[in-house]
Amino acid sequence: MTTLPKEEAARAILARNDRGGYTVPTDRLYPFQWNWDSAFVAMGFALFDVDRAYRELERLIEGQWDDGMMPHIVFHAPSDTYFPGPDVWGTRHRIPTSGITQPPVFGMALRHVHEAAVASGLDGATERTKALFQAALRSHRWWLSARDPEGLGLVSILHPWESGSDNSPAWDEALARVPTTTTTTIRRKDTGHVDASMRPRDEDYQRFIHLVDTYRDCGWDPKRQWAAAPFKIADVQMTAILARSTADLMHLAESLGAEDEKSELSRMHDRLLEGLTRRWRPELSRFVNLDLISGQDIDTPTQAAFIPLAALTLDDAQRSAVTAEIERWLDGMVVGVPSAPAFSPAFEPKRYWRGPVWAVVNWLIADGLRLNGADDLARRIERGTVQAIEKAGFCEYFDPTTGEGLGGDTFSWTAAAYMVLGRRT
Ligand code: 9WN
Repeated sequence: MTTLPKEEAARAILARNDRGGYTVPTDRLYPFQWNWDSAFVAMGFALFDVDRAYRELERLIEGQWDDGMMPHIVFHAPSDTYFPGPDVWGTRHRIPTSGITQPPVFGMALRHVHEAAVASGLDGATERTKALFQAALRSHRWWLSARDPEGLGLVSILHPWESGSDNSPAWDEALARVPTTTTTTIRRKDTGHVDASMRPRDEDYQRFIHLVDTYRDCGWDPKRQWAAAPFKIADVQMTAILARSTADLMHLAESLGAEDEKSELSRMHDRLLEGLTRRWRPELSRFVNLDLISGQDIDTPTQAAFIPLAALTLDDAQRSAVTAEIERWLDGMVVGVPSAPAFSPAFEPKRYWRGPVWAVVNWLIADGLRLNGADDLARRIERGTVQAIEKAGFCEYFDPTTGEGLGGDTFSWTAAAYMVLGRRT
């Protein structure tokens, strides 16, 4: 039984974006299955239809590569409303996919779905969990071998799209080194659906596609890509999500009686926590990324700075510093947490990942605050997110200074976040 005022509308969005066992982020703007979107959506489905939650994850792993990589897009069915499509990626998987990945929320989602299945007594749940668990484990092995070959305990992104925060100001300096030349003709479709002032700029797209051209020329081979990459950032958001998912898979391994897998995951987890711990900067009260090309810290403030809370237990000094910093970012905002703070010179409250608020980011930050005993601040963020959605609708993201809903509307992960966070407020 739920009492959320927009529960029915949220479920209707998931139904409307269903394309046969998988959910598109929103119609037309994103007409395929996206990796981390689907993981969040599965957790939404788990609240009222656990079988459908499993299907979302099962359809996602149809795109998994033999080496374990989980692509960021699975092109189950053709559509000409998105660029770049399968022809640009030129990958060789049975079902066409992109050649890069996205944050591995999958492990978190799988634990969530499994626990909902056990609670509801769904038939065949353990077998389904086992198959998905093996897929997740193969993906985590891929992450550590392909994206941390130097053993830093931090995984790297080779493309801003992998981060899920495409045009974040955190990438500005590193992306400026990437040439704007492309061998692919750029035919943007996004600005036909959404106002160009809310989207990444043309120059960003030129660099995004330059990177796709570079990695396609490497035959999508991880070692060749690592060597050729002109953009290589050890990302605390990605590493934290991987570490958190690893912890969730360890719980699953325990309940499935998979001892060897549990030990392997525990070794991965130790390595990631060590790497993440080293990225804390007390003078900034945040965690920072490392640019592996320049060797420098990236201290541009973005939401990524707080995602490690979802994986790490902070000490008292860190906890009070980080909560004070989040409160500073919320100060004067109608809704937070902004993807870049208003005091940053890079802040643009309407332009994609350069200031707007994303419901799923708040979900991760609030989870991290709860894990670290900061329940009041977590609740404030959750409540703010739910209220913004109730006021503005199930938009892709929100202007923190006005609460206005922006980007695509009828967004799947916003609907999922509403149902999950709404139950906590
Ligand atoms: C590129 C689908 C995706 C999200 C990303 C978001 C945006 C794509 C784009 O949309 O990225 O992957 O074309 O802009 O940045 O986080 O997964 O919702």
